[in-house]
Amino acid sequence: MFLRKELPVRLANTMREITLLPHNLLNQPSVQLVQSWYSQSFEELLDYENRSPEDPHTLNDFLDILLRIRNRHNDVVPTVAQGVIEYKEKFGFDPFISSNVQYFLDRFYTSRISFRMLINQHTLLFSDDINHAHPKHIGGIDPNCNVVGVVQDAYETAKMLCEQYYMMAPELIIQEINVKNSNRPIQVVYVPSHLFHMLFELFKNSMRATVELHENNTEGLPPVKALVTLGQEDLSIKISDWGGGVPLRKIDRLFNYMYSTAPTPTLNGSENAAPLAGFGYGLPISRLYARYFQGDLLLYSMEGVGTHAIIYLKALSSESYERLPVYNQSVWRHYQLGPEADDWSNPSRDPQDASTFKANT
Ligand code: P4A
Repeated sequence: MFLRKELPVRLANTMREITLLPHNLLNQPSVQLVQSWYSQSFEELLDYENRSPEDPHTLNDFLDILLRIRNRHNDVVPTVAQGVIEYKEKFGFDPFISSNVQYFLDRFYTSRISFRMLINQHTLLFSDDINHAHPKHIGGIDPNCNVVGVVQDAYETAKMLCEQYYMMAPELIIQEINVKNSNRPIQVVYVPSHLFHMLFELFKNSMRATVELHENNTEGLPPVKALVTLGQEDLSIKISDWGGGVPLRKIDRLFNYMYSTAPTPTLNGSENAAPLAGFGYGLPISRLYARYFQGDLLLYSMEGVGTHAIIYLKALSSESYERLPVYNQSVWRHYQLGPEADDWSNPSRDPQDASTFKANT
């Protein structure tokens, strides 16, 4: 009863917002394809508005429809990325478009994360077979998610990939500090697959940076460190490496959809793009996963030396509510305004440009 109303509302909000995208982007075939998936799914869900909940078939049919919708939307991320590539090939990189794309995709992917979260909960809770591997999970939620366990899993998976491509991988050193209860392992009510997604991404990045900087060192590779801490409010996970870091000026690019979408991605101009750490949407989407339950993901890099990546989660499940985009007037204004009007001095620009300052209202 909740989903048959909530799911079409979330789809409709997204569909309205897609139409606010710049036309040159909206008209790319891949974007049109994604739009058609949303229309199709919206129509299929609307059928349930008037179906009788008493009819014994209704719930089963609904389950089937949800599975079909989930499959239809499996490839949204690479297809949208393809749309951005199509746009860039025709029109090049444009800061106004990039700012709109950044704003849009953060909201679009947050909505998609939430949509899939709801579908997963329904299909896991209403299908007959219980999860034998994790009998204590509630749908996709682990009420006692062991954070260090997920850190180890994500590290091992990234390590396998890393060894496949580089024939070596840095070791992992884990430290755990539970400020609330010093002799208990750190646990949290969380979706383990979300946590895995974020940590896997960070480990791939750290391993790639570490191996590429140190692969010819005779002393071997410096280890990657994970520090897991639990305070009153925050559960924090820091992944640190000695991979040489990224200058501050380039950190934003790691989170920029348009910048990091390229058929042959490069960060420093070198052409040997590593297959590890798919230079794609890994970091921006990982940050959305963190923010979705009121956390965050931040990078602190010290150029020439290494990077600290920190995932912040809410320690208390009562504070881990969904962070969702809303659709209103200020959203529309966002798409009209584009990048924030520059209200700081810029030495490369004529001082008269100050007169072109636009009030941001
Ligand atoms: N130094 N530090 C990082 C990277 C480099 C880094 C890097 C060259 C850049 C792009 C990339 C992967 C690694 C790191 C940890 C991070 C993020 C970046 O979490 O050591 O591909 C996306």
